[in-house]
Amino acid sequence: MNPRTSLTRYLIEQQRVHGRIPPELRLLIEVVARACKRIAISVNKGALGEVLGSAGSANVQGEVQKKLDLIANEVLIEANEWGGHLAAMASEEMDGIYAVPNRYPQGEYLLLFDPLDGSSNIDVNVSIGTIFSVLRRQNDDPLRIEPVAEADFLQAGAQQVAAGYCIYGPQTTLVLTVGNGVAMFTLEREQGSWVLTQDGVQIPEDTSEFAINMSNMRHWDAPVRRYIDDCLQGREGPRGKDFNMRWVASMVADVHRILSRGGVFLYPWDKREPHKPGKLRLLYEANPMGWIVEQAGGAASTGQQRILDVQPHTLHQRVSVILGSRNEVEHIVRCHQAFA
Ligand code: AHM
Ligand code: MG
Repeated sequence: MNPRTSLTRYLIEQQRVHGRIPPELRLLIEVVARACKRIAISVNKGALGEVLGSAGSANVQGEVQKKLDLIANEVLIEANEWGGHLAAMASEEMDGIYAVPNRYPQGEYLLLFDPLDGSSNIDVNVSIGTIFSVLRRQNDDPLRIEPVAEADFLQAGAQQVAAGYCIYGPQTTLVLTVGNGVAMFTLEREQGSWVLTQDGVQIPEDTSEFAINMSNMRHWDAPVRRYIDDCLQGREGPRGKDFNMRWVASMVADVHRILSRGGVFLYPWDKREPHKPGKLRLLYEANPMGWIVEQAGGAASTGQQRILDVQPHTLHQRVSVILGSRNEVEHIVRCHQAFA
């Protein structure tokens, strides 16, 4: 007997034994995982598949879109629109929501994604990924059949029913939570199957490793500057220990390292764009990653509040992100309180 657990078996056990997920949600997650396999194939082909470089367009945030950003977006939409489990999708790469076309049955779930996170790393062969989040459309009145709208997506991260990411690195790994801890599945390329390689992932509570884009230091607010200053002073400074720094510039890769060995990741508000609360997107990046990190025993905060409690007002809303090892995140939150 093969002792290995496939993604399908893991999900069926979550459904049957733990009663965590209804069959439609299981199907949805399997379809997303299948789409990630297709994206992985394109990522692996690189120059041979003519998938590198810019697409010559910009997204709603004014960021240049890479060919792979658009390919990954298409793959996720095509894979998910016909299954009958979704009402609509929203993506970092699309201006508005994508309602499931009328020719297909409508489901009750909403799928949100950053199809290709870490776009700046695509062309330099560094790890990138797909991040996704699943919400349930809130509809207490079964007789209400209003068309799905952007407002349906504006739910706090605490409402998520599934979240995950797929990292395309030396290995292709799917990391998933349905609210019962965090599981990791490695893609076995020969058979094209996801194999459970770690369950009950736990982030160490303490760390001496931080991840932040240091080139933005002069733009940060006082609490973040103070925190990093203290870390840089090493064992002679107020923290009394030496810190290491890592920055991949793909959130999936930085979070994956933190899930594997601890650490803290910061993308704080900065003065360059004073009216935006940060660079990263609440619905496609901060919420799914925040929930995964919490489910692995870590913490995720804006500096002022728990990320999962932020009430979104717009689809592409941005947020300041501090996540990782619990005690270190709590220390950074205290740095913010000291300056409040
Ligand atoms: P993207 O979704 O367009 O790739 O942008 C998000 C990425 C994150 O993965 C990463 O943490 C950050 O942007 C990197 O930003 P910087 O260019 O400041 O290093
Ligand atoms: Mg991103």
